[in-house]
Amino acid sequence: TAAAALDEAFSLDHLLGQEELRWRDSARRFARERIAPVIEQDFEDKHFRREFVAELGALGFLGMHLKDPGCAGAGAVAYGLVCHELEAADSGWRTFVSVQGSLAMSAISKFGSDEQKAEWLPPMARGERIGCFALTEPQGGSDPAAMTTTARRDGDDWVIEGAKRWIGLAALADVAVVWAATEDGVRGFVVPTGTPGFTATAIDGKLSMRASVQCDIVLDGVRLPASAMLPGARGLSGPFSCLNEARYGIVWGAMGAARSCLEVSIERATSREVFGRPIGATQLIQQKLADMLVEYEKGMLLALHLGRLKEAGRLTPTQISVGKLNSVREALAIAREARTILGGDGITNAFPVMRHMANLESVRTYEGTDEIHTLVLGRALTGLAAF
Ligand code: TGC
Repeated sequence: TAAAALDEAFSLDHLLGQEELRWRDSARRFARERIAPVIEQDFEDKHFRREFVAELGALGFLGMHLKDPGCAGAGAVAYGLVCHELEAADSGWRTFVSVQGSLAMSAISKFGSDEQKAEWLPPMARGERIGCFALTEPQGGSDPAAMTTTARRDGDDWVIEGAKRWIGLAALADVAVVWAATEDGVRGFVVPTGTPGFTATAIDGKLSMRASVQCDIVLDGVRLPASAMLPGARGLSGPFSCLNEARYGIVWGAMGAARSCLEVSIERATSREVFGRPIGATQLIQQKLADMLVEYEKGMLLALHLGRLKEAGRLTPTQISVGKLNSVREALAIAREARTILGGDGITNAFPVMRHMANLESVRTYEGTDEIHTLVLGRALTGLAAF
């Protein structure tokens, strides 16, 4: 297949272990056999195919990098490869795995009590329970330090007031990890979504991520027992350390969308004839394909390098910013170039390119915008914060 040819182009397979290849192949199969046949229609219909959640759980993809009971305990590269394959089908399904595993489950795994872990992680890993991660607020997502959602003590209880926006899966979720300002700094709370005062509404009118669900949440006097607070997280470093996990998955995932665009471009270049020969026989098209390949391979090698650093416990947030910024920027550039190779057909849903391009606009903005990651790098280089 074209994907295998691209794996070979830079000998990526030879840099991966057998177990990693097994995870990769399992995700590639799911993406090809289950997501690909329905995704254009689901995107058109704004349909999140809930039945896939249990299937993803059965394959071990949910919270797969966690060591907790019920989780697969896979390595960072294996997890990245799964993100890559799912996003080659659609960013919405990589986003689901990110929100469930890297954000909601990670928060409970890193900061939860033994009781919280036992109650939530095994069913979330099996895909029997859906989680979401509520950090961003309606006034903007880049500066979580300015959050206005509060949690105050009332006797032994906590009472949460506020609002969140752009929260993936919230309207379908069984549990939300909600971040709120307290007298003691920002704390996280495990909130069953059936708790009175919790309302989640899907945001309509999206022209991106249409096969996935992002929501507004209102927290109107949500009363929780003391045991709902995540005991291990105090301050913004809690949610940021979960964002690191999700941003890492995007480094791999966005390159999956890029690969899909490159595959259809090669296919088209070798089958479409103009001026009496395949367009792929022209130098202009070959240059486009070569530039796409170079950025794709660079992106993959960067993802693999960051994955190996993560496995060695040496991956820093600044390095993740390099990866997220590069992968999404280059994936978007590859998608745009692919569209030109496909000509007019490139704007139709006979090809996945415009869908990937539209999805990547969301990926570019969530989990830290391009601008925020640029400024993180500017601060790292100069020691001066520009935000
Ligand atoms: P500052 O407020 O000074 O620092 C607070 C504390 O956080 C620590 N920290 C990090 N820790 C781990 N990993 C990181 N990447 C961290 N970044 C900061 C920091 O060291 C400090 O720790 P402590 O112990 O001293 O309290 O924040 P800062 O000046 O370091 O960071 C500023 C900035 C702009 C980089 C940060 O605010 C930022 O990353 N903003 C972007 C936030 C973002 O990505 N929001 C999008 C969230 S996505 C979402 O909500 C939807 S979830 C996806 C879905 O549902 O679909």
